Amino acid sequence: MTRTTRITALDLDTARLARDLACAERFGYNDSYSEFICGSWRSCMLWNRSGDVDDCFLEDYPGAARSTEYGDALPYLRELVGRHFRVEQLKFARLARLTPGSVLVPHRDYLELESDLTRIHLPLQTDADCFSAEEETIYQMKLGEVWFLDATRIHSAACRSDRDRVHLILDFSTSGPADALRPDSTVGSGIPEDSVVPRRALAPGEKKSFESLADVIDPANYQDMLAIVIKRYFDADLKAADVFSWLGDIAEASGRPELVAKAARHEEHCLVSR
Ligand code: YCP
Ligand code: CO
Repeated sequence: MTRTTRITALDLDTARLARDLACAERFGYNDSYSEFICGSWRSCMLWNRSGDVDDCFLEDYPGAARSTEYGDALPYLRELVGRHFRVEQLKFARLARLTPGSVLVPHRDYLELESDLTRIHLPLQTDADCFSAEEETIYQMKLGEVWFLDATRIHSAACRSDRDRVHLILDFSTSGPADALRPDSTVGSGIPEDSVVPRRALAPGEKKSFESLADVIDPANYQDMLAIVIKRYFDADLKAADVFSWLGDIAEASGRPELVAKAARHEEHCLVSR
C-alpha cells in the first residue's frame, strides 16, 4: 500500500529556480476545478495530452505526455523532472498557485478517471504559513522536497502566507511512486513526524457555535462559510469529513433546503463520485 510520503529533499539551484518562477509569473493560469477552491487556486499545464495549454483538466489517455509552450519555457524545471522521474510515464505536469488566504475544499482526486494516477508534489515557493492536509493529519511540504501525495485520500491545503504557494504537480500513469522515480531512488513511507503540524482539541460547544452561522449563510456566501469551516479544520481537531457535516448542519439549521441540497451535492462531488 502506498501513502503520502516525503521522498527526498532536492538541492535546488535557487538562481535557476528564480528565473523559471519569474518566467512563470507571466503565464496565463486557469481557474479549472473552482468547485474545489475557496479563494484562488490557479494552474497551468506544462505537460499534458495535447501539448496545448488550454487543455487544463486531467483525463485518461494512452501514450506519452507532450510539453506545452509553458513547459518549453522552463528549462530548470524540465531538467529537474528529467533527472528525477521516468518522464515516459508522465501524464500531466502543472504549476499550481494557491493565493494568500485560500484553502482547498477537502476532496479526493481521480474520481472522474478510469484509473488512478500517481501524484507527486514539488513545492517551489512556500513558507512556514503554508499547510497541507490528509484526513486527520496537517503537515507541511517544505521548499525543495519531493512528495508522493496519495490523492485518492481526502486532502486539502491552506495558504496563510502573504505570497502565493507555488507547487509543481506531476501525475504519472504508474501504480505507485516507486515506478515514477528513476530506478536509483528510494521511497520512504508516510509523513515524517517533523513535517506534522499539531492541532488543538475542539473546545466544548465549538461545533454548536458554528451552527449559529445558520443565521448568516445564503447562496452568495456559501463558499465563504465553507472556507470558515475548512480554516477551523486546519487549527482544531475536526475530521476531514466533518467539514461537510458541519456545513450540512449549518445549512440544515438555516431552514433553507436549497442550501442543504447544495452542500450534499458538493460533498458527493468532492468525496464520492463525479
Ligand atoms: C487536482 N486537486 O489535482 C485537484 C483539483 C485542487 C487540487 C484542484 O486536479
Ligand atoms: Co487534489
